[in-house]
Amino acid sequence: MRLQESMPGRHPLGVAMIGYAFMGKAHSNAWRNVASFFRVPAFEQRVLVGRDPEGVAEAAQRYGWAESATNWRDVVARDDIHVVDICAPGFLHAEIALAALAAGKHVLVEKPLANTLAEAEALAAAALEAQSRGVQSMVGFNYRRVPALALARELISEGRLGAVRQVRAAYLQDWLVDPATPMTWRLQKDTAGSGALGDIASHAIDQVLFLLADQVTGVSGRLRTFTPHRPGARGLEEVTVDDAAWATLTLASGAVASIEVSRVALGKKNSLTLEVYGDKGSLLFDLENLNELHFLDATDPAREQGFRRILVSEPEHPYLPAWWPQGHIIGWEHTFTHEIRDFLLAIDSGAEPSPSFQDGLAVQRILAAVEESAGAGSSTVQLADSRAIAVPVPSEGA
Ligand code: SOE
Repeated sequence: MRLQESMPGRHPLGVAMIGYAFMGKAHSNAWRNVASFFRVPAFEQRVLVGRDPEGVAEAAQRYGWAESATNWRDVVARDDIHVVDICAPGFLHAEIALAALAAGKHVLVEKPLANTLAEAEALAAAALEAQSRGVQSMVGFNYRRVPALALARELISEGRLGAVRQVRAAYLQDWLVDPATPMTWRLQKDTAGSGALGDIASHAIDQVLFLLADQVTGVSGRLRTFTPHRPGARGLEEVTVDDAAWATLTLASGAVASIEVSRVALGKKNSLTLEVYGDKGSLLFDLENLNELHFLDATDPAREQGFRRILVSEPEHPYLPAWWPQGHIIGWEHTFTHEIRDFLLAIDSGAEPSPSFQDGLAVQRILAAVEESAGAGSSTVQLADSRAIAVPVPSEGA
């Protein structure tokens, strides 16, 4: 018996998903599995939406959706749809999410929240208004649902690291290292918003905010496009986004975080590494070994101190009781199951899902500040509550 039936008296939530590429596949896998491992309110995978009729029909059958459609507006308007999961390219996030929220549908949207700060501000405002109508929304920063990172946040919030001083976050991939890799929507500013910055620095930045429960007050950044043209339908086409990005973030607590992301770091496949250094302890994490967290407790006797490897697979660890016995590790895809479980439980309880659209806006403000700083000679951009203010630094020897 699937666990979702163990929550009687609820009409099944009708779910629609927009998009069926990489994220649509990962989310579909999570929708198909979540009720087999977690107690969740009843739901049904009702419709998968995509532009190509044959492609989306085949994907719907393969991924467990009852039907397929090509017009997201019609689907969002349906009375039997209560949840809209947006896995479409970034340029579609705002339009679809705003329409779905207005129609009273709960919305899960992939990260980053939007392609621009203006879109993100509109989405955060719409989400706040929708919540007053009992309509929930969440951004898909799935790495918050890696058990090892959820454990890291617990240790930090319990004070086990003491005062955090420095964070180093790097997210390195190499799927674009070959200049012959063809043009895609991810390489155009008007469809992706930015390159590695919005795609993967958004994850690294969200992790800094998640782990430290802190706020960023200042940003300096740099962007680089190493391959300015790539083969496309019309011959060599201009790449209008970054291949790599760097940022230094100052936080309200006084901590400083360095962020480095690249999609051309030859040899690194999907390596999100996080290092957190406090005055009582430190943590190390690498997504390519996502079941492990390395923890140094400086309160141990000096002769015994060192990073110890925690295999995050015990029933005491977040999410793990639902899966396997100790040592039977989980994978990258399980983070989406955790994400959808938490989203469904938030819908059921009326609690605000996390990360909220407001959290997504906080990340978007930092992304925009990195772009602003990069355009101003990497000068530090101060982040106020609502707007970023460029504060030029005196150039050397000027
Ligand atoms: C591509 O960089 C990508 O698919 C990102 O878009 C995802 O958010 C990340 O989890 C894996 O890499």
